[in-house]
Parts: sequence; structure tokens; C-alpha cells
Amino acid sequence: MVAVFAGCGFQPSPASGDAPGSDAAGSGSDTDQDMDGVADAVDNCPTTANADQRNRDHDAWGDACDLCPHLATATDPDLDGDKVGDSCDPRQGVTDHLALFNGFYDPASISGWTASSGMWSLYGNALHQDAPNPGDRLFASPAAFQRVAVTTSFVVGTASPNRAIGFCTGYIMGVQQYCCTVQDGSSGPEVVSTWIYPGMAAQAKSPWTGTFAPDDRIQLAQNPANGNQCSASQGTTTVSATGSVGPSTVGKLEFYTASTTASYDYVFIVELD
Ligand SMILES: [Ca+2]
Ligand SMILES: [Ca+2]
Ligand SMILES: [Ca+2]
Ligand SMILES: [Ca+2]
Repeated sequence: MVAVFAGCGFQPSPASGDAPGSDAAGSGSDTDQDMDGVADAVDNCPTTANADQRNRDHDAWGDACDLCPHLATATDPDLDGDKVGDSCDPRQGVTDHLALFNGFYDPASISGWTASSGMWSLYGNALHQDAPNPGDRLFASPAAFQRVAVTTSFVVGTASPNRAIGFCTGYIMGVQQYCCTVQDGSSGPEVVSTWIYPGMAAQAKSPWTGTFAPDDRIQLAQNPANGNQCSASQGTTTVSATGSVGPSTVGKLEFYTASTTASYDYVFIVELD
């Protein structure tokens, strides 16, 4: 069964001005600067219209003005001034831009995403892959991206032998994609792998020292600026596998599961200018 989502996309625009919940004298009106219907005193983005007040990481900043919307931070320093916070900036000191953040709140928030196989659905503020078939995929083409660094987080549902969870960036089926996954080693231990599709040619594998079992939460990140590095993090443990080449052109993002189910929390995409 295939689920196709429709609705409006979401593009955050980091704000300047008063911090959420504050209203410095002379910096704006005392009511509703961004006229989004939420008074400044309680608006988590006082100068960015965000009537929904969505705030994935539950910090002081709403998604629409949070420089790292997936990482709860007390402050969001941004030393290179590219509006991607230091704690999530794939290239410190280089100007890039936040291309997309999607918190998977509801169907309307993933416009343009298409399930090509399996059953994907949104509920409970997460994107769920509920049918553990080999090669279940959900495609997105939110823009004609060039090189992108992608971060996502997922919770493992069920896991069977020959399992994998991850994502690929690149062009659609049959054309080269660069993938970042956690998977079993088929005949060995779990691995973090960066690889190219088609051909399944692994560029690099690293033993995954975490676990890959139901209820595990894993953050997965691909960074082409660092030789197409794939990193998997679980708590304070991070394992990386770095290939020799990175994507030169990408127009698609594909979530991918094989013989497992998962619920994805968000996707965070920085385009490398
Ligand atoms: Ca407001
Ligand atoms: Ca606002
Ligand atoms: Ca936030
Ligand atoms: Ca930055």
C-alpha cells in the first residue's frame, strides 16, 4: 500500500530581533510584531510569523527561527553568521544555508514526498514506516538541491535479519545515489555504512558499537563536505564511515528501510553553497 502526502512545505527562516518571550524596549511593538496572532510575550519566534508555534526540540526557540531546530539549546551561537547554528553547522566558517527542516508533524508538512513502496504514515509527530518489507522507500524532492548535508533521527520499531535503516541523497531510482545507513553486516556485526546505489558498492563501513534493536533511538547524518561521511549517534556514542567521494548533484532525498520498521523524528537539510 502506498501513501501519498500533499500540502504545504515548510521553510524555516531564522529570525533576528527579540528573543522568544521577550520584548526589548524600542525593538518592536508590545503586542504582535510578526502579526501571527501570538502575542510577543508568549511567541517563540517574535519576529517570524509562526502561528503553529511548532518547536520540535522543546527549547526556547520555535522551529521557524531556531538555528538548530532539532537540537535543544539554551542559546544558538552562529560564529560564521550563516544562520545555521554552530552545533549543527556542517561547515564551520563557510557560508551555507538551511534548506529544509521538517518535523513530521502532520501530512501537510511533507508536501512533495511520495511513498514508492511500503506503507508510510504520519501520526504522533513522527513519520512511520510500518511495513517491514525489504527496500521500503519514501522519496522527497523538496527542491532542486545541490550538495546537501542531511541529519535525521529515528526510533527502531521491529528489526529482522538483513535489516537496514537510513537515507539516500541523489537522483531517483536507477541513477546514482549516496546512502547513509545503519545495517546488519549480513554475516557479521552491525555496521555504519556509506555506499552508492545502484551496485550497493560500500565506500566505507565502520562497526556500529551501539545496538539496533526495538526502541533504540539513533541519529544519522550524512556530510558530503567531509568525503561523504555517514555518522550514526546513539547518546554520546558516534560512529562514522567516510567514503572517498561525495555527491556532486542531488535532487532527491529518500528514506529507506529494509526488514525493519522505524519512526523518523525529523529531517534537517543544509545545502552547501
Ligand atoms: Ca507574534
Ligand atoms: Ca511568531
Ligand atoms: Ca526549538
Ligand atoms: Ca553557522
